[in-house]
This record gives sequence, structure tokens and C-alpha cells, in this order.
Amino acid sequence: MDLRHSAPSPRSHFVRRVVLLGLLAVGALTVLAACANASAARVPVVTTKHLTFDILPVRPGGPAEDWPAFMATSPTALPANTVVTVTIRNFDLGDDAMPANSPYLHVQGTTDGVASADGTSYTSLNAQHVSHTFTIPQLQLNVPIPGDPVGDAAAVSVTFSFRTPPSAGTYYFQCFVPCGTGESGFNGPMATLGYMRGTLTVVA
Ligand SMILES: [Cu+2]
Repeated sequence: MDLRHSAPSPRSHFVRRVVLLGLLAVGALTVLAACANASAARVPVVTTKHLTFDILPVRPGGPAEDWPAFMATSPTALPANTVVTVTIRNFDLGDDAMPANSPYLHVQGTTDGVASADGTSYTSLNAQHVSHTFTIPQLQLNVPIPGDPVGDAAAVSVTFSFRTPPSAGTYYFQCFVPCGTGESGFNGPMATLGYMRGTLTVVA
């Protein structure tokens, strides 16, 4: 009888040890992955009740054209069925004209029917002095945002509040002043996410 195969050689000891260590490593990685998944599921979405934006005349890193942009300076996820306060600092102070009968000249859908610009409340703006609007058509929310006709301010600060809907979802905001490119003024930044349009997430 050949005993060479019945007594394990040092080499087969080594192989077994390597296999065992390999199995342990796979097991440990599986446990770690499971923990990571569990903690990822537990991490809550960061929501805010005070939504803040800066409107910049040119978005940093944007295209060569002067594309203005709403830049969120807070999380853009909001709790459902909650009054949210919004502050928009407008640094893009040029005025654009809108038709005098445009519905976008009127504040609509805020909790108290008004918005305020640098502390002065208003319900509508002069058609010659509108810079942008913050509009969420799905929520029938519209706030016209003034420029600075005098031209001596660094920014105009607009505040208002609105109630978020009860259902979770993605909501699009859009500017309706023709501040973009093209003959209509509705191209370029007006039609591009991250500029004059963007999304808010409502979390139930
Ligand atoms: Cu605009």
C-alpha cells in the first residue's frame, strides 16, 4: 500500500489553509456587504423646510453663452404635506419684459397669497420689471422675481412659502420669463435642467 497519499503532505496542508482562508474572506465580505446594504436602507433622505436658491447670471462651469441658473444652496428634497419657506437670492438683476396680461406676473399658490422682495410684500410685478419666475406648474405655484431697476443692489432676496403636496414625487420648477436664448428667449437655459428649470423631490 502506498502511504504517500494517506499522510497529508505539507503542500496539501498549505492548499487547505489557503482554501479555508479564502472561504473565510468570502464570508466576511458577504457579511460586510449585508451590513452596508442594511445601513444604506436606513439612511434617511435629507429633507429641508427651508429651500434656498441663488439665481446666478452665469452658472459656473456652464456653456460659453451667458446662461443664468437657479443654484440650490440647500437640499432639494422636501417633506410631504409641509409648509416650506423658500428664499431666492437673485443676482441676475436684469429685467425682461413680459406681456402685460401674462399670468406669470402674479403671485399664485403661496400659503398667504404673497411673496416678499427685500422685506416688501407683493402680489404681482410690473410687466417691465420681471427678471425670472419660480413656477411649479404641477402645484399651480408661481412667484415672479424682480430685478433691480435702480441697479445699485448686489442681489434681491425673495421669500415666500408654500405647502408641499401629500404625495411623494418629482416636481419640476421652471422660469417663465423669456430670459434664455433664441428668438423666443425660451431656448438654452430655459430648456435645460440645472439652469432655468430643475427638480424638487417630495418625500412622503
Ligand atoms: Cu429666467
